[in-house]
Amino acid sequence: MLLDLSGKKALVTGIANNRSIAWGIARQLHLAGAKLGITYLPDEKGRFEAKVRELTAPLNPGLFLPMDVQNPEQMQSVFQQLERQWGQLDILVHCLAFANKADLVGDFTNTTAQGFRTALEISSHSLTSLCRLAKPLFSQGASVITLTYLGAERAVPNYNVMGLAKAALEASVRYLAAELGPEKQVRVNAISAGPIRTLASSAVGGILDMIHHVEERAPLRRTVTQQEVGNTAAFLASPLASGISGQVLYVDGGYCIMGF
Ligand code: 0WD
Repeated sequence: MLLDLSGKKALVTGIANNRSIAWGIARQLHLAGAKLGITYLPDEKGRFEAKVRELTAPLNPGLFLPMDVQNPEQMQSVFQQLERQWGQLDILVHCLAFANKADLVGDFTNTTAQGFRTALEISSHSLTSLCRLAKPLFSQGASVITLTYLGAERAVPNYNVMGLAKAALEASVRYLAAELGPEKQVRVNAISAGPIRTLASSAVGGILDMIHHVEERAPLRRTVTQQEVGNTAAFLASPLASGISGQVLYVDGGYCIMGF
């Protein structure tokens, strides 16, 4: 098999349901032979846990743990268990984001300092925190993958504060790649996905209009699927991408190249 991840240990964050991009990534990593660790966002009633546990059971995750990236103890505990059970980490998938709904509609000038902090803390700084905790565990040639969107560099209607968070995330990818590359050849990259209907994207005002717009204008005349993003993540996680680091890779049907 050209793309072989057998024996690789991958931590996948951000699976909320069967529409999640992280779910598409987890499935493709599993198909390529990777051993999975799954984290889920815990809620008081345990609904997320039950849903994600049932969904991911067929992939036989070796680790299944709660992790809210706003909870430093929980993050630390994930990596302690990971160290005990696996001893090392080959693939880290950061596939989560959050902004208050009020900050994802209407005028950008209404963005509050609190809304700004929340969006950047959860959606950008969490990647740095995960990399700091994973740093001692990264194997030679390990791969870190995060998810971004074109709203980082263009003013996309309603994306607002999340555009700022993604811009910071893309800059973080470059700084993390520069820090983590020299010692162990760890690579850090982002996938900029076209719009896909998910729980998170439904919070962005006018997501269906965005999808239709892409379907009309992208060179491929369609948006992309979770599986296509998953395939690209599997490639980036593999030695086939051993020369690629610090990049933003567009998986958007070519939309971002169009002038209008
Ligand atoms: O069109 C899209 N769907 C695109 C999404 C286009 C381009 C990029 N992306 C990005 C998103 O910004 C995000 O970074 O892909 C990533 C995954 O998003 P998704 O698959 O669209 O959304 P979803 O299935 O909702 O997964 C995101 C999950 C959360 O779900 P909800 O909807 O409950 O917020 O991120 C997790 C949670 O599971 N999450 C957290 N995890 C840990 N700690 C936290 C947190 N504090 N907050 C949210």
